[in-house]
Amino acid sequence: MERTLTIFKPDSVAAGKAGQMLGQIEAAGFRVLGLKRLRLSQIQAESFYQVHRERPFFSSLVKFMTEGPVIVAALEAEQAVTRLRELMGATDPAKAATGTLRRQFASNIERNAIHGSDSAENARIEIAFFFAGSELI
Ligand code: 3AN
Repeated sequence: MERTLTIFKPDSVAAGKAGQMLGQIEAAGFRVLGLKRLRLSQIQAESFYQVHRERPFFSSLVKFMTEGPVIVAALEAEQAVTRLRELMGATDPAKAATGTLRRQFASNIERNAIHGSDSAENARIEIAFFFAGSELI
């Protein structure tokens, strides 16, 4: 079993689509270990996306991720990292395969509906960013 972190981004929460997306993730065999709704502060968003701090889209990404509430979930499944990224589809929804979450729910490469950890190591870091060990059941 492997763990991963997902964030339903402000666009999908504002559109009332987070529940549908989580339903598809559960239907694909993921178990929800922890779930919370929160609004990222600027400092939290900058810290979460620090690997992208030199990228031209960094300040726009931070602005987007702080514009409204997000829903974060710690998930568990066999090969959770890879399988969630397959369900999500490509970063740019125009390039995402039919049926993927981003193809269904994302607007563009920035407002792309959902985050998923890109490695098991980053999943550990990202889950710890949002959840205490006692909150993962
Ligand atoms: P992914 O979320 O597919 O792992 P990353 O880690 O390369 O993609 O990018 C993190 C986030 O930064 C994306 N989810 C998206 O919101 C934003 N992003 C990535 N590339 C671009 C870009 N070229 N222009 C604007 N925003 C971008």
